[in-house]
Amino acid sequence: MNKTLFLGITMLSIISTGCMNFNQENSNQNPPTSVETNTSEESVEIIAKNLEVPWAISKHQDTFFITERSGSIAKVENGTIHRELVSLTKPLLQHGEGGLLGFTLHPDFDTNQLAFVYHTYGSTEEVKNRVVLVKYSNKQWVEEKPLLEDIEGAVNHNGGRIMIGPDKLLYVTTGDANKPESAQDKSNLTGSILRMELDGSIPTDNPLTDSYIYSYGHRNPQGMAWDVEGEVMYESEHGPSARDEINVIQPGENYGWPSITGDEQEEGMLTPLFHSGTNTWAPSGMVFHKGKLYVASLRGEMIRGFDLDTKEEFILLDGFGRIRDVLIDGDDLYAITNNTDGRGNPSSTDDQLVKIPLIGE
Ligand SMILES: [Ca+2]
Repeated sequence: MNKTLFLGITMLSIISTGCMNFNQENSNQNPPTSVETNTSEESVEIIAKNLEVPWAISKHQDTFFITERSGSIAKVENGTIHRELVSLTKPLLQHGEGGLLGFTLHPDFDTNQLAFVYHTYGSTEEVKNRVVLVKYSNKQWVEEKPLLEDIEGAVNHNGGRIMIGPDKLLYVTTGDANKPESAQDKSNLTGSILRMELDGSIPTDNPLTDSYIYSYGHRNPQGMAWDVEGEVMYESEHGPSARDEINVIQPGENYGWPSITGDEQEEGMLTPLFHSGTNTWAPSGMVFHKGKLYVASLRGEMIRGFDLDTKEEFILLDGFGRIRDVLIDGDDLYAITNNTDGRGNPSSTDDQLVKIPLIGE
């Protein structure tokens, strides 16, 4: 099914309204922005339908691998979904926002069939998260070995995004597990971005000695992206009802939660590049493309664009409900909706994998 969205005059009025709050809230830090979209028309192609609470997208050649929170990985080929199980040595716990979350293919997946997953386990009384190396074999994903376990979890704020950075190391986001102060505790892996070797060991050049922690003071980081040169790292995280953040991540730095939010400042803590002010984006997966960040937005129900040169914000896509993750492949952006996660209003075709060409963006 092809669906064409016209983002014209109506969209511009929505954008202007949305941005007014942004300007007010960011008047101390960011220059005033005039917002417009380059896009008068977007052609959105539906690639797959009826995904079940999808969480993370990966792509290898023409095949998509999409985690579903209940524990399967949806393999999408030519629009058809094949659900393949993930066989784990510690049973998946589907509780609140937890379950099968992040997923990324090994850089040498072509030859070794390896990938990394992040999942919740334990019990509802003691929720934990772990990072596991899995191997694709006989149409299922089988645990090879755990790389990191006992990451504290909770019904909410489990983090869970995992990505391979430009340095070919594994980056993992963890939430504060509903214990805000733990994000400031460098002996605790919660509320952080972690960085590890692909065998699970701690890189010798990590900023804190003998620690996986790459940055901390995060509330519930959900997205990571790097610019094309791999020099600047960006992160998205959920603020405490509004004040959602897009940060530039520097090794060893403290991003302030829960001491500061929004533009508040405190010695030794970094403030965000963008924040949502009194609006709520609930930002999730994020990609970089030609000087812009494209951020999946759950409660905001859109893909929100941020021009890194002009600091302007714009809307790439709306009308599809909650968006959980985005993926860039050449000049095409792929996104998964998240209307079946219990917080949306799913249509008969949700959740969907959609493709949006960025030519001209
Ligand atoms: Ca912060």
